[in-house]
Amino acid sequence: MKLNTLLMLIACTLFSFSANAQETAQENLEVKKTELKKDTFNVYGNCGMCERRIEGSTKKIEGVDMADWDMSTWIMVVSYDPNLASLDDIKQKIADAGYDSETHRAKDEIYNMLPGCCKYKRPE
Ligand SMILES: [Cu+2]
Repeated sequence: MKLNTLLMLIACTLFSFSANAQETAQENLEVKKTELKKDTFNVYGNCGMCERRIEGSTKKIEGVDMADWDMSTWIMVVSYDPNLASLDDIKQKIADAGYDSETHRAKDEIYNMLPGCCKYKRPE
């Protein structure tokens, strides 16, 4: 009887240990997720080549986790670590690649170098 009780106690202790470890892992995952900031904004463009350039321009920025641009809606979704990158950095890099957003306009000479099919209608 006494041995049974002891075994039970050990089993319980082990179980609560592993439950704790799991909780800690879960918490770490949540912290990691909340560290990333997600933003949505419009980027003007035309086609799949534009998509590669727009998304590609953000991939070089440290701290950018995900960038997805939709050519039919012009909606850009980015998630990034706000300690490493800012929305301003991201929009500036996209403008440097030749693409306008509401707040950051590409330089005319960069826009003019885009292939014909990529010369999207620029916002006023
Ligand atoms: Cu294009």
